Amino acid sequence: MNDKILKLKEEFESEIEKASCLADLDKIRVAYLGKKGNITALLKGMKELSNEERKTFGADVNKLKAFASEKIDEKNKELAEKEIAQEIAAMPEFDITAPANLDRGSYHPITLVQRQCEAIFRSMGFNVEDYSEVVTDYECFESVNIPKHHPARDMQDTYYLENGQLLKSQTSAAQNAILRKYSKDLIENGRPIKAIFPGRCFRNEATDACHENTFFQMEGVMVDKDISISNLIYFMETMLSEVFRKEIKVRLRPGFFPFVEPGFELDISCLICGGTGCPSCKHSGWLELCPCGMIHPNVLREGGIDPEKYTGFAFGLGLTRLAMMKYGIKDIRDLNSGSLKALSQFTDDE
Ligand code: FA5
Repeated sequence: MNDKILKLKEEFESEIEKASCLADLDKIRVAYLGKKGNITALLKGMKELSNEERKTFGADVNKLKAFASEKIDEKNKELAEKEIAQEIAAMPEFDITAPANLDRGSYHPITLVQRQCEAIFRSMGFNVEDYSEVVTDYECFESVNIPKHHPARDMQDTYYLENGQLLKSQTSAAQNAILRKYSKDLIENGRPIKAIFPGRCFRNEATDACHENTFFQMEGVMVDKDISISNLIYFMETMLSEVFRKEIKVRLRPGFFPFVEPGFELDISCLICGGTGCPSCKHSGWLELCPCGMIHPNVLREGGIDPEKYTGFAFGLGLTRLAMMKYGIKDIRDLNSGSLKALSQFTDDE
């Protein structure tokens, strides 16, 4: 090996030996292997050598380079382990007698309301289902009777992903999967389909006191022989009176959703202003809370269920708005604010 290379190797070994922390080691790496480092400089000086000399010199420099990289990696591992051990040794001992940290987090108001609704529906024999937030166009729209280019899509300004999937704009995106999951049991064993599926929804909304771009809904379906609108109204009334623990004024008006026929809008009298009108209810005194209706035959068919034999209802409860009404939260934007001061004041009062 050329004298110059040997000398550099010895210098490198001595410096590596002395390195006592990762920061020192990094300086050595830059000094030897960096763009302007000593080893790199050797390669740059090769142009002054003859062809024959250049061959062996180049090979030797490359050997030194590989040797230096390997040594640095070894030393890096050794120093990292040493530093972790030092950090652990410096940690205060865990004191099991120390008082608990009382500054704990709390459940989000939407989680509280969601759990409460789940408990109510479970007590009425409903299964609680979970579903993904990224779904296909088929799940969110086509399977629920909203074909491509249907104007109903304009009501939900949807976030599409580059791969063609989308962020679920409505919990109805899970309807088809749920109907398919339980249809066999319905048809073969006569067990009614009763399921709720809460979830986060996303829409490119202009936000205001009652609209967010990220909000929660809770969808519910029930399918059996002879299910009617009366069943739907009964379940809705039971759920709302349980959640609010008082009688709530509701109104049902016709509403259009391609996946139900007939379809309704279920509004509740605004509990923020008592029905006199405020920004939370867009000054109408009513808050659109739970669109619902009888499941469209096309949706049942797509879910593997014969609409001639079975009927069912579906609803899409606005969980975020329900939380606002229950806890008297005037502006929906507070719920996604991440402000612990605002959010930690709610507790599960049940
Ligand atoms: C739907 O999303 C239908 N999938 C609901 C449905 C299900 C109808 C089953 C019939 C049968 P709509 O877009 O109206 O419908 O939303 C339902 C509820 O979600 C609204 O009543 C409201 O409470 C809530 N919601 C909708 N958009 C927002 C928003 N931007 N911010 C907060 N809550 C919202």
